[in-house]
Amino acid sequence: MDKKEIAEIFEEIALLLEMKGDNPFRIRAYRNGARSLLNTEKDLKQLIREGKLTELEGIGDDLADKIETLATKGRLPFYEKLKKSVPKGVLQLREIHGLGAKKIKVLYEKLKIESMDGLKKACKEGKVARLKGFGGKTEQNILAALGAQETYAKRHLWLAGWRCAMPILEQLKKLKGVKKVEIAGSLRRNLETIGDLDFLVAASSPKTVMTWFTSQPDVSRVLAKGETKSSVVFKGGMQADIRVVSESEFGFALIYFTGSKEHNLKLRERALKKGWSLSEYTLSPVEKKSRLPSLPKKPTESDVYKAFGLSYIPPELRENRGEFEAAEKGKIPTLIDVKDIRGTFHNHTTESDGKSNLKEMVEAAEKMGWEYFGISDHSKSSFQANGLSEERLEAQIEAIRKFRSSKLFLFAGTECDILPDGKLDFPDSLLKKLDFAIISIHSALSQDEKTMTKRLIRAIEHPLSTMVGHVTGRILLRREPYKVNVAKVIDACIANKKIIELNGNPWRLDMDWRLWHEASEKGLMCCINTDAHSAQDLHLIQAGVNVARKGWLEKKHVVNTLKLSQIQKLLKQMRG
Ligand code: DGT
Ligand code: CA
Ligand code: CA
Ligand code: ZN
Repeated sequence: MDKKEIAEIFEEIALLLEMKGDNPFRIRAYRNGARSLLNTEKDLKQLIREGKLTELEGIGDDLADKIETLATKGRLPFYEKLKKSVPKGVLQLREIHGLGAKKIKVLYEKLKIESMDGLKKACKEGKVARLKGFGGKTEQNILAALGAQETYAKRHLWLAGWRCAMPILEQLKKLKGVKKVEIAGSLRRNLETIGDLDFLVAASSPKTVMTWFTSQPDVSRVLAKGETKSSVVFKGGMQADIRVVSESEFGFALIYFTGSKEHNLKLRERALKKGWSLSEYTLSPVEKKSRLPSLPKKPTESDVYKAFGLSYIPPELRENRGEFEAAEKGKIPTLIDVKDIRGTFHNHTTESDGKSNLKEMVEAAEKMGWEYFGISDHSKSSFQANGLSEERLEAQIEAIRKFRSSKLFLFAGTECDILPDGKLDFPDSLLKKLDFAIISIHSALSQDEKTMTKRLIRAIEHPLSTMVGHVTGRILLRREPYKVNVAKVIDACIANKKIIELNGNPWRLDMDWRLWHEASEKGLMCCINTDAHSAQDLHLIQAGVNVARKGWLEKKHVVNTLKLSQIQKLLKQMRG
């Protein structure tokens, strides 16, 4: 077993012990042990070989023994015995947001609930609300969380889709008779989460493609295998569709399978108005007498849009959110490109919860070809992330100022917690010494919307804050945003000339792309960050740029496309 699997078992043990009413210290020890395993970068096998497990924080002899047993034998009798005390489904309830051991225990003991379905039924019958310590509101929250869970289980992060699709795309290109291959669907549209992968191929021999596609080693189930279309499920749970067409159909098919459905419907309506019928493969006259536009033999997507009197619509914009009106007027924006980025600001190091140190981060940033780079470790209230005390931040500022890089300019910053009342986690005297301050919420996430919105706006109005980090706190497919009136936050940022970040971490992609178009037109400044916790993470800038494109953002809307001298000027101005 690896570190992650063992940590997961420790979490389960903690839950089981808690349900049994075991000693709280013992319970916490397992939780700490799990976290410690997840946090260490060291190789587990090596730690065991050298007898150094107990050097990890929070791991004593007893836990070290158990880790060793799990790592070498893959099982632990103590855990297996414990697990038998409750049905398997009960443990799964842990995935429901807001359900801790105490509540799971009550649900199991009083209502015999041992599965998600059982829980849903009990909630719908109002039984959960009547339990002591639950009430109607809790029941509503559980139902909402169950609904979210069902949706989450069906979708994947954009990055997971990308990683699964890329090697397939490369191999498809190499198959005999294959002329063209594209990824289509939501992945091509850079949606933040995707349901399944869609591949489109133009090939002379569809059969070769079908056979190869359905017999990939990673395929766990073939859902359909036809002459020109197939669907498979991969071992990791990802589903993928493929369609083979001829070269003359490819442009039409690519538009169709890229979607979105809403975009397709609009395009079809436009066709009908012109007396044409648009299908997955071609354009045909509705009546014999209607005249078709002239098109090349093998039309590209551009050719098709042009035939409709539209300029090319990039896949990211195909969501029926104004792209037709823009394309009609030739006003499709020149979307930002990853090459436009000259640096990023939200970056962690080993001083807080990052895995790479300052030197490693800077070297990685140099390799990205950037001109500047900001460091923003956590502040003291984020103790779970090893946030910096005032003294440690002072020392870090000095280290950053002393650090020499011939290629990069370094900005000293912080990711400063916004405290529950909207005050910042560091005194002004210290904030003044920094070049920038990202302000983020990491605690008291369950405040009501009014309180949360006021809290954020107070921090935005602070003269020494620069930009808001991950504005809604959402974790895609895992945690809903905290309650906040984002429209008011946007207005406050515009009024106070503050920036909102577009957090490129594939789990966050926060602020949501749906809000950027209008906000940027109103004058909101964007900064695309990676929220890097290691040197490799800097590559996630692409994920952030993808979403920025989806939000219609151009270079001019994004501050970290500015030249060094310009961004220095902007930051100085902002800090008065
Ligand atoms: P997903 O997979 O849920 O993330 O979303 P998509 O957009 O990839 O949807 P998917 O895989 O069901 O279908 C791929 C594309 O095929 C979709 O974006 C548009 C097109 N398409 C599929 N079904 C329909 C349909 O019923 N009507 C229209 N107009 N287009 C469709
Ligand atoms: Ca899809
Ligand atoms: Ca599909
Ligand atoms: Zn961060």
